[in-house]
Amino acid sequence: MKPLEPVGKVLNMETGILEPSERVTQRHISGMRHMYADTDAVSQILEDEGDRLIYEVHTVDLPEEEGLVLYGTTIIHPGRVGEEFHMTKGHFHTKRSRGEVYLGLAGEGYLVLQTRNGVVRSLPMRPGTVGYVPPMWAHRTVNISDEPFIFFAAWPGDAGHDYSTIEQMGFAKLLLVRDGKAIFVDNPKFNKTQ
Ligand code: S6P
Ligand code: ZN
Repeated sequence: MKPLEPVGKVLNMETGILEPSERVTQRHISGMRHMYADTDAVSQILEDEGDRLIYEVHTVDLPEEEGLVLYGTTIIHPGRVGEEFHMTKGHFHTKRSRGEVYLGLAGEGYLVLQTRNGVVRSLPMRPGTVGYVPPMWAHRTVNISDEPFIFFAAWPGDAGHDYSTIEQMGFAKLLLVRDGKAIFVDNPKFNKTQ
């Protein structure tokens, strides 16, 4: 491993922007078409307003190597797709033995976790909440508020990101709005056999 220089950055706790900024990834609805339960609602949004920005991730530009700690912020913009709240794609770490820590900065949401067998747990996240992602759990975040839900995360450099397992199996629970409240319901499209 090449020796690295210590680096300090400034995190704007209200916007989630890291300065100096490094990698920024934007996730639009077209890239999450099949992740939302209501695919008709996705098509309608694409037709009415174009490719809606769902969330963005600001991360440090460091090699994905064992021994390093990577970190970044995620900003999930408020909104819904049908009855479902805006959310991240969600992933397992490719190395399943790698965990992660989340820190809520602004807005309100849930950290939803799931095992390979479809056991789901959820942690409400607010500014100051520290959410722990143990090894082996897939994780997704959901914005249940009307403002951006922003959090900081730090994870091992060699964790890697496996999106395809979650793309194929989905999460067993969906977070929907009903009568103005956020509720968890069973996902009819959940596919445990992956
Ligand atoms: C990385 C960490 C977060 C997510 C980010 C976006 O291990 O869990 O930085 O990458 O919240 O979610 P996703 O599922 O699109 O990577
Ligand atoms: Zn992760």
